Amino acid sequence: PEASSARPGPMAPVLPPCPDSPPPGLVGRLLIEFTTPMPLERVQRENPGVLLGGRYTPPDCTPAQTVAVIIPFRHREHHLRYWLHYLHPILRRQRLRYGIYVINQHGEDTFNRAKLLNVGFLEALKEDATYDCFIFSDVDLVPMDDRNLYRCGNQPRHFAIAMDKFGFRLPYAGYFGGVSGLSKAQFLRINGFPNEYWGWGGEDDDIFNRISLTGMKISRPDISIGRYRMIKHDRDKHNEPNPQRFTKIQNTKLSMKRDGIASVRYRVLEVSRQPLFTNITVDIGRPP
Ligand code: UD2
Ligand code: MN
Repeated sequence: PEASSARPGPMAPVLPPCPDSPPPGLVGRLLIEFTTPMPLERVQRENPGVLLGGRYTPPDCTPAQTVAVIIPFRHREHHLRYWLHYLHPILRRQRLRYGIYVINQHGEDTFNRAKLLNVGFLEALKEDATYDCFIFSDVDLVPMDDRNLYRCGNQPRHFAIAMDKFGFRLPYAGYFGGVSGLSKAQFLRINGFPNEYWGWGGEDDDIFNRISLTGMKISRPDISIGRYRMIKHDRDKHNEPNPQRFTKIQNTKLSMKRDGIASVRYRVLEVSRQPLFTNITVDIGRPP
């Protein structure tokens, strides 16, 4: 008994902390295009280090954060393949410990991006309680520079600031769409995202309001680094512009108290761990 109690367990290597900023091995500006066909088998072959469910941990260092990437989704398989093809190698070079969660809205009722993101926050934490940073990304947005680090800081972060479709400029000062990141504490501080924006638009402005109203400030990368390509697409069916969005974003101060992560109701229909991502199909109901 003495001997066994004194013996340490199987030797786990003690890894040094991952380099803080910026990790060596980044390449900078990237060539991004969406014309080469992108079968999922190819993307899997190119990313052997990614574990089931789209999990990855650097083999040679210990990252400071664990990042859950949350993607709102329905009927965009073609976009998802490009996203996975480009993002897995980028996130790996950024020395992140991460997991990819595709939150798939079940059925054909009106799409609700922000509610899906709330679901992603809760479901990712059920998978791994150590997630402390949440990156919310459209499925059709690919960064053009790997120095745009998908991490959280001491303020909420907006990543997609210079998109091709907006002429590589911020469309307006309060713009917070596309790709954003909040720590667990920051997300809870704003009561998460609104659940009541059905259809296209407004939900990103509501999130911006929540952040401002709680006294936080948006942090952004340099304009030359926060560049993105969006895969060209038409407006989806059942995601028509929400006519209520203009009045709703006037009322964030009141609505954020009752509507958010504390009040979200949904039903998980399936969790499926794919080689490059975890798919969570969810019934989020329909507009009242
Ligand atoms: C803009 C914002 C987006 C959001 C949206 C308004 C940019 C680049 N992005 O996107 O963040 O604020 O306006 O709601 O400006 N989706 C599906 N299936 C659908 C519908 C939507 O998967 O049927 C997901 C998908 O991840 C998509 C995202 O929702 O990228 C946003 O929808 P969009 O791409 O149609 O809207 P877009 O490009 O105007
Ligand atoms: Mn889009």
